[in-house]
Amino acid sequence: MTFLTKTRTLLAAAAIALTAAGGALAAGFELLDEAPEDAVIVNIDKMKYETPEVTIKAGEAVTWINNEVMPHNVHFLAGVVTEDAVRGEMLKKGESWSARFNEPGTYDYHCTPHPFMRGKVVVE
Ligand SMILES: [Cu+2]
Repeated sequence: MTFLTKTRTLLAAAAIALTAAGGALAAGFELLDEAPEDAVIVNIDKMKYETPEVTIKAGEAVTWINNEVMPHNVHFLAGVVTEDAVRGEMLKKGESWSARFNEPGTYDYHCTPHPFMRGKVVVE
C-alpha cells in the first residue's frame, strides 16, 4: 500500500481529530483533516515516537501515524500551540493525525496516557 493510499483511508480518523480539538486555534497552527503528501511523518511504535524531534520549515506539516495496537495520541499543553491545550484523539493502529505549523518555534508534545512518551517539532 502506498503512503498516499494509506493516507486516504485515514481521512475519516483525521476529520474526527479536527472536530475533537474544537475551539479557536491560533493562526500559526492548523489541524488538518487530511495528511498532506509532503508532510513529515512521525511513526509511533513500541511506546515511543520513533523520531522524537523533527525539524520543519514554517508552513510545513507533520503527520503522526500509530503503527501499534496500543492507542496513542499527540498532546500539546496549553500555551504551546494555542492558548488552550491541543489534545489529539487516541489513534488506533494505522490511524494518523496531522497538523501544520506556520510560526517558527519549538513545540513540545507528549502522549496523554503515556506522558513519558515525548517529542518536539522544531519549526524554522
Ligand atoms: Cu501513548
